[in-house]
Amino acid sequence: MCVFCKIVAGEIPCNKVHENEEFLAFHDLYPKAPIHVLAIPKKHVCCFQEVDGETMAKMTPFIQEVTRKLGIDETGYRLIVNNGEDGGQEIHHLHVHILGGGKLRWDHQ
Ligand code: D5M
Repeated sequence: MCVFCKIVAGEIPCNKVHENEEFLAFHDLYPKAPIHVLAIPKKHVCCFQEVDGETMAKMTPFIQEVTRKLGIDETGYRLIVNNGEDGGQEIHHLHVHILGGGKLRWDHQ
């Protein structure tokens, strides 16, 4: 079982922000911004090329709700999906990084 599936199963603790039947959002262990939350589908899917459009469509209002809960829906935020080897994906369970809580820099390599 992957790390995020273990979090979903309650085998590893997380600092939960929000959840519904299909998705879970929790604070990243190694934050790269004042607010750094990960949103995941509870059902395991490795990556963007494997996820179905319906799941992504349902994830949109979930993430919007998370940003409202975090109080960053008006101030702005950044959504990132690191995907695959070149994308720097380390955990092979699709997740959307939600970064905010201050003006973010844009230094891409
Ligand atoms: O990012 C994977 C992210 O997952 C990275 O920012 C650290 C975070 N991480 C790893 N383990 C945990 C646990 N147990 N809780 C919370 N956050 C975690 P990637 O896009 O795959 O590079």
